[in-house]
Amino acid sequence: MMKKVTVSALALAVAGVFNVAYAADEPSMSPEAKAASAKLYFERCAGCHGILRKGATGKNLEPANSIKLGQNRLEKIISYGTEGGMVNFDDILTKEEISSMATYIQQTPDTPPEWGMKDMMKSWKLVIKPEDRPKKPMSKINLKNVFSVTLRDTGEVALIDGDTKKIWGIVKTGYAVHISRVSKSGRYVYVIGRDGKLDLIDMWFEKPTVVATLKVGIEARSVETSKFKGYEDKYAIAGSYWPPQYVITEGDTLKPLKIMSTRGQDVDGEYHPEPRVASIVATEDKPEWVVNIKETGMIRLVDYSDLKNLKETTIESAKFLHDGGWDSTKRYFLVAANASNKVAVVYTKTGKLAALVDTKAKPHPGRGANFVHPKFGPVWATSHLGADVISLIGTDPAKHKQYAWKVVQELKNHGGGSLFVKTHPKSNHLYADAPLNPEKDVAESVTVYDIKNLDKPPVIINVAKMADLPESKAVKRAVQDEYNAAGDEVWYSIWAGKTEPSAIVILDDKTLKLKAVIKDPKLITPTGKFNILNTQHDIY
Ligand code: DHE
Repeated sequence: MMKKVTVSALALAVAGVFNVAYAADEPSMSPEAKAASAKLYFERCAGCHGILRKGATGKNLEPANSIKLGQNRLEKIISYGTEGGMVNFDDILTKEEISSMATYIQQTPDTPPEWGMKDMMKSWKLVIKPEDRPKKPMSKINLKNVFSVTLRDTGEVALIDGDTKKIWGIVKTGYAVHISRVSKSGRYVYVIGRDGKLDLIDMWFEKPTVVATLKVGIEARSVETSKFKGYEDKYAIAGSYWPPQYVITEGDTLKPLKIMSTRGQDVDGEYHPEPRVASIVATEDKPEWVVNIKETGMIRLVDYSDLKNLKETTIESAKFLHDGGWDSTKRYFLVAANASNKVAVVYTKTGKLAALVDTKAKPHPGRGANFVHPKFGPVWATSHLGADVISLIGTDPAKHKQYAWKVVQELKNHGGGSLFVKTHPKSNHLYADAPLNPEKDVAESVTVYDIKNLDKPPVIINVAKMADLPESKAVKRAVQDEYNAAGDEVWYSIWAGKTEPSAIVILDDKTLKLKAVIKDPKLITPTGKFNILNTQHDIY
C-alpha cells in the first residue's frame, strides 16, 4: 500500500514537470493512426519543431499550446503554412494525413530511446578496409568538379560529373540525406541521413563506393571532417538531433571513438533536454571543430588533439543556432540563430564571441556568401526564411572597423522563404533562392545581384521554367545555388514532387543564360548539391 502511494506521488510530480496534466484534454486516436502520424512527424516536422516538440525554427507544439489552437486551426496551418516561414503541406500530405497530424500534435510527445556506444558499435559496418582500397584514383573523372547531390526522397545521393553533366554513380544512403561534406584530401565524401545513418563514399574506385557506414543516432543533420595540418582525413564528427549528442569517429573507417552529450543549460540558464546539434565546421588553422547547439544557443569549440582529455570551450551566443559559414579569412564563423533573428559571430583565433548581429526574421544563410562590397569592404550575406531581404554584414574589423558586425545593407529578395545564398571568388554575382515561399512563381525563381554594382536592379529568373518539366499544379521549388569548381556555372535543383520528374538547371554565370539541364528518371527530388572542390575548401 505504502509503495503504491509513493509511486503515484512520483507519477504526479513527473506529470507536473512534463505537462502530462493536459492529458485529459488530449483528443484520442487509434494506435494505428498514432503510429502513422508519429512516422510522418519524424519525417516532416521534427526537424523544425523538435522530437519533444519544444520548438526551435518552428513553434512549440506541446499540448499546452497545440490544444489551445484546436483541430481546425491546426489543420489550416498544416495545409496552407504561415507567413512566419511554416511551409504548406497540402501538396505533400493527404487531407486525412493532415487531419490525423493535427490530432497527433495535441497529444503528449513520446521520448525516443538513447543511442550509446554499444548501439553504435553494433550498427558500424566497415565494408572495405582502408588497406583493400585503391592506392590512386581508378576513374578518369575530374573529382574536383564532381557534385554530390541529395536525392531526398529515395535515400540516395547521385555523384554527378560536373564536366560532362552525366550521373557518375548513385549510392544508397540513409533516409532523406541532409548534407555531404568532403575530406581535406578531397578523396572521401561523408553523407548524413536524417535517420542518423552516416555513409563514407570513396571516390578513388572506378565508381563511387560506400566503404563504411555507422548509425550515429536516431535523427541527425550534420557531419564534418578534421582539416588541421597533420589531421587530414583522420577524424570525422557527426552531430545528432536525437539523442542530443555528437560522435567523433575515425575518418577512414567511421569507427566511433567518443560520444559527447549536448544536454545542458541554455543561454538563459534553463535546462533543455533536447539541445540538438546543428551546423559543424572544421577550423583549418587549429585542431578544432565549431559545433553549434541549437536550443541552448551554446557554441562549442571542440579541440580534437587529445580525445581522451577532450577540451571544449563553450561560448554563449543566442538560442536556435542553425546553419552558417566562414568569413573570407576563415577566422570568423557566422551562424544564424534563426528563431532569435540574429547572427552570432565567433572569433576562432581567441575562442570568443565577437558579436551578436540583429537581422530580419529567421536568417538562413546555408553557408552564406563572401564578397567585397564597393562601399563597405568585405561582407558576408545571409537570406531569410521570414523576410524578403538579403542582409549584408561587414566582416573586416581590421580595415573597416565602423562596418564590422553590423548589417550594412539589406538587398530586396524576390520573396521570403529563402534558404540559400551563394557567390564565388571568381564571380560578379550573388544568387538567392526562395523555395519555401508559398507563391509558386516565387518558389520557382531566383534573384541574381551584380555585386560590383548593387544599385542596379537585380535580375529575377524563373529557373524552374527553364527545366521545361511537364506542367502540374505542384510547385517545382528552385533550391540551393551551387557553383562548379571553376566558378563559372551555377547549379539549381528543381525540386518537384516524389512522383514527378525533377531536374537540375545550370546557368552560365557570366551571361545568366541557360547552359544545361540535367534530367534523368533517377534524379528524384534533388535538393542539396555539394561541389567537391568548393566543399573541400569552404569556398563561398
Ligand atoms: Fe537543412 C544545412 C537542418 C530542412 C537542405 N540543414 C542544414 C544544416 C542544418 C540543417 C543543421 C547545417 C549543417 C552543417 O552545415 O553542418 N534543415 C535542417 C532542419 O532542421 C530543417 C529545417 C528541417 C528538417 O526536417 O530537416 C531542414 N534542409 C531542409 C530542407 O527541407 C532542405 C531544403 C532540403 C532537404 O534536402 O531536406 C534542406 N540543409 C539543406 C542543405 C544544407 C542544409 C542543402 C547545406 C547547405 C550548404 O551549402 O552547406
